[in-house]
Amino acid sequence: MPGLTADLFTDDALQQPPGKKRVGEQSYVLKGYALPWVERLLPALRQVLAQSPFRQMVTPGGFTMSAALSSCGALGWTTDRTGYRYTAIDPNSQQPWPALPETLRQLAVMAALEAGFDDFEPDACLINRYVPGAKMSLHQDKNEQCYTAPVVSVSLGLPAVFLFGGHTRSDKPQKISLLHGDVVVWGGVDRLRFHGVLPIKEGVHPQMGSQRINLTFRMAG
Ligand code: MD3
Ligand code: FE
Repeated sequence: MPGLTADLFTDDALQQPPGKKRVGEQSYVLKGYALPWVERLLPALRQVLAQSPFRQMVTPGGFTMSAALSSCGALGWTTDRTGYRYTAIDPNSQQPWPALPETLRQLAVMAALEAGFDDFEPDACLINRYVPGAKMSLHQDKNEQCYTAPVVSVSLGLPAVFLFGGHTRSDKPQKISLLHGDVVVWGGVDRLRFHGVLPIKEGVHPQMGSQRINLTFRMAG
């Protein structure tokens, strides 16, 4: 009975079994990899956000991003009318960004190892918050000093469809479904590929509520 089968494999059931899926030459989705870490990760995240709360930033083109951002670690990413950059100081608090919590750092380093990158020492963790309807348009991440280091991303809360494009904007992107607890490691030759996130669908996640939070760990300096 097709209806019954479909019902059994909706939502979180789709993220089983845990495993490593290659999505690019040097990129891997680690399904459910962060699930055992979530309980330690959320309190750390709460502390970070108390110090540097989410804010909606304006791009150099004058558009307000639909995702709200914060950062922790030695460097944080910001944008305003004058451009995109990493800074040591949170422009809102005028204080250094919150330190990178050890739990978050360990998760990122272990995930990178799992994907074959053994010298990953993140100095920046971007925190993106999406409410339903929020998205991220196709872009390249080009503000980091070192493009050989991977980016590690951790998805929490509502599901997302990640768009993984090519090296030019017009390359047709592949769609990758990312669920609560999924970790993706994007490395080497895939670092400069265009990518984005489709608008998040309405929904409520049992642990995270009506939002998606994505952490991206980088070697930015
Ligand atoms: C692939 N964030 O913060 S994370 C970003 O889900 C960003 O919030 C998205 O794109 C999000 O810049 C996607 C995954 C990601 C991050 C950086 C990449 C994938 C990447 C850099 C190169 C290739
Ligand atoms: Fe990006």
